[in-house]
Amino acid sequence: MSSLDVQMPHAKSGNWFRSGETTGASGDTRSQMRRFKLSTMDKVGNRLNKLQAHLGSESELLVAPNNTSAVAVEATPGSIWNGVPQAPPDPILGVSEAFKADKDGSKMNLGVGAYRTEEGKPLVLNSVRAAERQMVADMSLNKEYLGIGGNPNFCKLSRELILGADCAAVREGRVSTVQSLSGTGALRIAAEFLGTFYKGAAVYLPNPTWGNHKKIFPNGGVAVKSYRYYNPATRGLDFQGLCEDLCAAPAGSIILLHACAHNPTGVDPTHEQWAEILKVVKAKQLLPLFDSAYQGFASGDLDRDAQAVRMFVNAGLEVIICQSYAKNMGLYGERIGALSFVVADAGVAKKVYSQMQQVIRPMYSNPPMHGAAIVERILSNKENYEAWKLEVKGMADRIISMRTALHSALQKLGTPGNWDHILNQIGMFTFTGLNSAQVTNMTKKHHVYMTQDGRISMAGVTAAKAQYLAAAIDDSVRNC
Ligand code: KET
Repeated sequence: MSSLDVQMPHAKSGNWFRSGETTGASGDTRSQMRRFKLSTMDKVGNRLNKLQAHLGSESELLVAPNNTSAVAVEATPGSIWNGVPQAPPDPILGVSEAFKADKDGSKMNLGVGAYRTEEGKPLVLNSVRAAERQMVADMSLNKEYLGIGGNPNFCKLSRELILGADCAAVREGRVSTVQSLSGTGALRIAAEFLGTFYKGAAVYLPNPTWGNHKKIFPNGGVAVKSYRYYNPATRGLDFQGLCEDLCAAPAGSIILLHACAHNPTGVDPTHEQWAEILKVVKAKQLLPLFDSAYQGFASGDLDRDAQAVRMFVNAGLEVIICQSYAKNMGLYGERIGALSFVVADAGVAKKVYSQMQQVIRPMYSNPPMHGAAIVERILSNKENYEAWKLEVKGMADRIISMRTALHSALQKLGTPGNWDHILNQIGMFTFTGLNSAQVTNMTKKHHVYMTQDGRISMAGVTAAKAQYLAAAIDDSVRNC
């Protein structure tokens, strides 16, 4: 098929006109009915042509009133989207949907990594509330568009938070930072930038990793490979496998590293192992990309959790950093994060910044301001900052105490197997080791919602429910 005629609907009557029909409409209406030669249209035309091919040459397409979608007119009623297959639920966010639909009173949502209070409720940090109160009272604030790269002061504070204000790269103007739609948005901008300016290089992801990594990078034009990370036998790091795989990666490859609190395994390299990884990355001229979604959640200390990133930057490497404030400020729904490129030269940093803007502008134009303003007020106001640091520590400590509670409840039950990894793993998650059938039992029989890979969010466990959770694990291990 070389072309496809599409007509706009009759503007006044709202009737549909088949392709090729004449209407005798006024010039005004006629202009709205103008034909589109889709063979000359780029993407949209191609899609419609594919659709037309899919539907068969008998069907005709019309553009709907006040709507950009196209409707198929066929002998039998139906939708042009009949051929669209049902997508599976998201492996993480789909768990929350299933949880919401469950009416059982004892249900627990340990799927998504979202902090809960001891009462099992979402938490808005006091430091966030304080910042928001200050914002409401500040009559100098307006709702103008932010620049394409976001709130500049937020960007400055963000790179200082991860790298330290005394970092040479920061002082020398070698770090380009844009505000992003949380950590996911930072990864997406990075992916598209790399797909454009670093063509041909694949990104190596740890195995396993946060599932969305595998989709974000190809969407940005970057091929995905993997390196060994977790050893199920030891429930620890496969350090040798990791080093071998990084050594075998072609020079210039992108290596995605979880800055701390590896998701989903909760297994981080030790300080010494990080130093070894740095050596390999340097020797093999790999490009490190840090995903920092949990700064503060691993140890409770913001600086400590930034150590790996700082080690690489202070060694003079060029690195990419994706930051999220979803977890450490509890700003999940505000979608606030940052993307930084640490580069060798301040002039290059400026050019990189200009191209990050080129990625952002056609994607969402510029970012929302509210979350950035909250973060700005927390990071730049001493009182808010100190309050926040305590709250981060408080969240990390509660998670750690839930590890102890779950571990001792399993000990009491004498659940078969060794459960010490619950204590040893770091951050928001425990990679329980439960297999798929056991996970299904956890959910179907005990209403404990978790991801199919056996990950549970420790942040969703409460003292009141640790016993219940342990009993569910015990039953699943013994009977499935
Ligand atoms: N990186 C990692 C490693 C990560 O675990 C998440 C979120 C993100 C980035 C992105 O988060 P954002 O909200 O875009 O800042 N992980 C949790 C939530 C999710 O899957 O979206 C999770 O694993 O449960």
